[in-house]
Amino acid sequence: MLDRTYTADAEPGDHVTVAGWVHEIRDLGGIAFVILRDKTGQIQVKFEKDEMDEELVETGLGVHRESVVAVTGEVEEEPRAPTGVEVTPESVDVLAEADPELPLDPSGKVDAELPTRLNNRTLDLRKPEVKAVFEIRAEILRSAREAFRDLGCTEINTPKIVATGTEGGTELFPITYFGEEAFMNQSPQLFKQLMVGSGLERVFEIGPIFRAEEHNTPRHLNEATSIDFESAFFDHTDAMDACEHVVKAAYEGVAENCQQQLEALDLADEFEVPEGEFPRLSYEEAIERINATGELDTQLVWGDDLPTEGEKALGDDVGGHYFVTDWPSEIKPFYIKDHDDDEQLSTGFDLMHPRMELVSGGQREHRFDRLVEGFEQQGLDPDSFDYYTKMFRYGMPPHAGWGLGGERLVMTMLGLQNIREAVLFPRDRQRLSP
Ligand code: ATP
Ligand code: AMO
Repeated sequence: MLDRTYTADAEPGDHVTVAGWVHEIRDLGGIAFVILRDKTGQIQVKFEKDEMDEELVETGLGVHRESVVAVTGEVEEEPRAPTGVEVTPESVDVLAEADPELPLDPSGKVDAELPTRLNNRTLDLRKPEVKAVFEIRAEILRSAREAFRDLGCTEINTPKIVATGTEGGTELFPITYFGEEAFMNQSPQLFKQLMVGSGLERVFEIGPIFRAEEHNTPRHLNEATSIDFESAFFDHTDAMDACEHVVKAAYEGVAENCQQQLEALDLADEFEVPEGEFPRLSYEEAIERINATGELDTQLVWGDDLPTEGEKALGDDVGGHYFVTDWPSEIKPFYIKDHDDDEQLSTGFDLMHPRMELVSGGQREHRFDRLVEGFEQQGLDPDSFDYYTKMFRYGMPPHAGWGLGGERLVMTMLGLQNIREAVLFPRDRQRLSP
């Protein structure tokens, strides 16, 4: 490993080796500067042409922008330098030359379209504001994991190659599994439920889900990251409490640990951790409020799913995160339990951000007979789910849980316009590589 000092740690009086990318070369004649960039920031390297070894000057100033170099020398205070210090080099090693023609400009002076950025993610993530999105994403996942630990959960990993789908309304990606038909999993739903009946009781998973969505939208991916929770002896209200805890913890983690990244994104002043309880609106109230906004051409009636414009109108009306509860049973999946006193009404809920849905969840049907009936009503063959249903005959406790779209959380938290900006290498209708 190269024994190097990060640019942010280089103090006047230190003798250091700094290594990174040539961000900029400013040649002023007798004096020239190379601005070297690493993950922590930038540092100026000074070349005084008349006073320094010719070869050293040639090497240092002869490289193209974005080449990788290591510079060894003395750090000195220099008020005119961008960071107040500069390095006077004794040696410059060119570790990797960059072509003079770059597909995108990491200094950000020239804007690039999203497809160009996605095709050149390596260069794109040299920009502080793009790198910041992924550092914040990592912090969101770290804080979510910690919040799940507070809740007493065990982290699990479930298979992504499966024999059956569970989430109606979206297609499956078929694959061939040793000559048999198989699919990429749409959700850990059934597996996480199986684990609440195990000795683990309360679990979470952060992993990929695969959905063959036909449409291309700014908020759908074909491979997304699902943050899933499931707990024994929870009802839907307990599950909503847990959901609120995890979402707020993600915001808190970012507020506490990502100030620099928020600054890079120009969000430091406006970033807010959501305060107070997220309002819980019943589906019925939700459609009434949407109808009252007058934003839709037609009035919604009981049983309609909430259209995107309706969600937006309600989001503007509420002005923050909110839950929609008590959905009609007929538009929620078979595994969601109905209310005991009203079979038309489910315990399903969604957590909404004013811009879009973030979470779906609910209490689950844990009674074997009811569960099998639900499969039949949804047109699914209970026999092909035998591996799942049979465990409901061996002591499956009442339970509840939810799934949170990881990229949607990042996107809504940072106000990104397109969900693809929240994924390193998005998968969509047009994009299978990189
Ligand atoms: P010469 O003295 O050989 O003619 P020059 O005129 O190009 O070379 P300077 O007059 O020393 O060099 O500086 C040119 C510009 O660079 C000035 O605007 C000066 O403020 C700036 N400058 C000089 N040294 C530094 C430094 N260490 N950091 C940042 N800016 C500097
Ligand atoms: P659902 O299908 O609503 O519920 O998915 C849960 C959450 O995952 C996110 N999401 C997506 N994000 C990006 N692109 C997609 N194509 C995509 N599809 C879903 C959304 C959504 O709210 N098994 C249930 C969860 C549960 O009940 O525990 C489920 O998968 O943010």
